[in-house]
Amino acid sequence: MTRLVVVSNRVPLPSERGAKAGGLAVALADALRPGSLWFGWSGRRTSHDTRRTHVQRSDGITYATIDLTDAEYDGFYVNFSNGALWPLLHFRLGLLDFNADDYKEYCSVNRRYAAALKALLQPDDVIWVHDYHLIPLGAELRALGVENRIGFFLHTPFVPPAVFQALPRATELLTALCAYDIVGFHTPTYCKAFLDCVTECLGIRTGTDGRFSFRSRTVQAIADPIGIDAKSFAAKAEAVARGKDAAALRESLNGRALAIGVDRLDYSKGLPNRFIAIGRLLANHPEDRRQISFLQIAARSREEQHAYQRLRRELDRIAGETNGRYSEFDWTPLRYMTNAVKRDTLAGFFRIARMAVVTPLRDGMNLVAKEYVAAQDPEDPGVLILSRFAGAAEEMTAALLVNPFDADEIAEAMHRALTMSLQERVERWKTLYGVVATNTAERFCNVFMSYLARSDTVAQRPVLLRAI
Ligand code: ADQ
Repeated sequence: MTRLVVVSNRVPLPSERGAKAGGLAVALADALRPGSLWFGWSGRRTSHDTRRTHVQRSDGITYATIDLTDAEYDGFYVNFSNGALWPLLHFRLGLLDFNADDYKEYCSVNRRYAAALKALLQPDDVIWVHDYHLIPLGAELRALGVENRIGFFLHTPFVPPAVFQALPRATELLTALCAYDIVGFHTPTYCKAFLDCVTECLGIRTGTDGRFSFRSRTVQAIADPIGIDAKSFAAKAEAVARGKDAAALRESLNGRALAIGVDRLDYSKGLPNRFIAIGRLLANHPEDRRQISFLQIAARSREEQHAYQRLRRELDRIAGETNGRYSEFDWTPLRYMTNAVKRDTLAGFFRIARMAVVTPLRDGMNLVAKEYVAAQDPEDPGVLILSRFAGAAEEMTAALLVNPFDADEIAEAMHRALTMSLQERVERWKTLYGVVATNTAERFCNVFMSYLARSDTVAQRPVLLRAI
């Protein structure tokens, strides 16, 4: 029987799992059957190169990890992956910070991953590589003679050729992507952008089915939206909403409507505009003051980077100004916290919230939007306000879709959510829940695995999406 080998930059080791169960571990739960192998970085940094692979087993799954040296961590992870690729793939060319030495380190770490992984591979393994840190991994494995089926899934957006070509070495990276058998994206738009890059930068004709030939290999590009386990998230939300934390939150609202935002503290998530929008709502609709409390939970992330430090200062400033201007002695419009909250607790908070404001400037998918919908009470659901530039917007068209760059539009959507009739809320929610309960995490895995299993398979296609 074929064995699934998952490769991701950070491996969610069972020994470290606790409050923060990794998003990827949740999404892949259905694909990771006993016998599978998960390979990647341990999360540990060392001052010198140990070249050791650590192996541990839990519930029949083998976790194999390597450590990174401080220099590798800086060049590969902080500087090139998060300082160049992340802004590029989120259309933020002004933040792109390219340095040739960092790129060299990025390639060399991918080569190291490939060598360590090759030692663990069996002939029938199928390999599923995740995310932008590991774009060259497939090509490095091929260079070592690995002929197993290898798929790659990108969790961020993909950009059109005019943006992609701004990255020095863009063509090398694109060529590396063509070493995979399957290249997966969240949406047909990203999939098309990739195929356009292949045509424009590499001069290769691609088929309408997302297939093309490159150096005697057939590459299949697919759109396969990631999802959640909607039923279990809904059940969790219902139970947790009856618990202690949810009761404390509800009591603190004093009958006011809760608007919620939950994100990593990242410049792609559009937080400054969202905070400005809260001020605009209160300015443009004085009748809404005291009717609403906004809770923003923004877990700190990538704090070693200047762009993230600047973002934090900016948010502190806008939150301070908004609260200074509109708070009354017994009401604060904006509550803003940067500590992470457990996924279970969040589920209960989502259920209490009258609206979720999910307004990233760009986002690969955005699972918070799906979790919010799954968590709602079907008899009295809240309203999802969603950025047009989140991948989720391609499926979740029954949300109130907004341009996240337009604070007034977000403010109007919040006013509309606050005053929306129960009937309209229920109608919109039913449609949204239909999408979330269909395009689940299980389906995401099944679709990818069916493409990965055989090159000529007519695989199970994702539904409710435009054909590419
Ligand atoms: P992220 O950018 O991390 O993921 P997202 O999909 O919104 O974004 O969140 C992933 C998970 O983290 C969700 O389960 C969410 O509940 C949780 N989370 C987010 N903020 C949190 C907070 N403040 N506290 C606690 N938990 C929080 C990347 C891409 C996304 C893509 C995912 C999956 O950037 O576009 O949807 O991968 O592919």
